[in-house]
Amino acid sequence: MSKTILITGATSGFGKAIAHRFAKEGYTICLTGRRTDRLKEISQELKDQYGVMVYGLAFDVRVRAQVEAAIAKLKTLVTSIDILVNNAGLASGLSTIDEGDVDDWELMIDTNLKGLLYVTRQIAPLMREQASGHIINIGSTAGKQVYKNGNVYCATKYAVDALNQAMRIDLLPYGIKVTAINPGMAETEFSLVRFKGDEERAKNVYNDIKPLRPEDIADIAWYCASLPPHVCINDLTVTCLTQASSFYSIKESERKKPGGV
Ligand code: NDP
Ligand code: 8X3
Repeated sequence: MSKTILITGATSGFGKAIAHRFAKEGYTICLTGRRTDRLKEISQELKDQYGVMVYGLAFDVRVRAQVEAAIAKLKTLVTSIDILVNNAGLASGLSTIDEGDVDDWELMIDTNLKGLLYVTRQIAPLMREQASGHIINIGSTAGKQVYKNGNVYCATKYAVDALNQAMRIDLLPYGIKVTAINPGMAETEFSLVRFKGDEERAKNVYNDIKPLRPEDIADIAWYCASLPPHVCINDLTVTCLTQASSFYSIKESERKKPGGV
């Protein structure tokens, strides 16, 4: 029987790429997100390209009742959840703490932190019953080092880092793997969302750099998930070649040529 993966935030970016990567391996795919048109479109794509079973669940991770109802429905459709990817998330705005928009803060805390908790609370007991499973939490370099104006977004990703460690401890007796993947700059819809639809500003973030691609993160998720049963990657940070940390990166044009020039 095929294994099943549940991916939150699979309507674009990392989540969508992870769905493709695991569908290619024959997994049954459970996609989630708020945009129903995209869920339908991607579900069809996956069925057509890989011939796998796909379930699209439209819900907002911030709304606990919606999360509970969606997962209750999912339980009637699949016999197990082998992998949960806690990926749904966003940054909203970029400003100093004294000028931050409190609505942005609440949006990030409710999505990146409370949403992740609501979903995990529904899935962890299933994995506990199965005495197996793998939770992959998508953190960020922003959860390892704080950067200027990143304050609340960074705080939510530090919280993901803490929860990743906590889950690993709490679920240890049940043979459940817990892994954080912490990407640096990657070109998805992330910056467009952060800058509230300002395409010019979003594009500028990736000017003269070669950022991570969603497919890079999907390959890493597949690597983490396909290791032997006794091996668990706890925490993995990945950046593109020209990024060293949250606050130190160079442009492609600044890279030295052979001979150091
Ligand atoms: P995208 O904006 O491309 O994708 C975000 C996904 O999250 C979408 O599928 C969106 O679906 C979903 N989502 C957002 N809010 C909600 C919500 N309230 N309820 C349900 N789903 C929601 O960005 P990325 O792929 O880049 O982001 C994925 C994760 O990766 C995030 O946690 C982000 O913080 C993290 N990350 C991103 C990096 C980057 O540079 N791109 C680097 C490091 C980490 P929909 O809108 O349909 O609900
Ligand atoms: C997304 C990467 O550097 O914009 O988590 O915070 S960054």
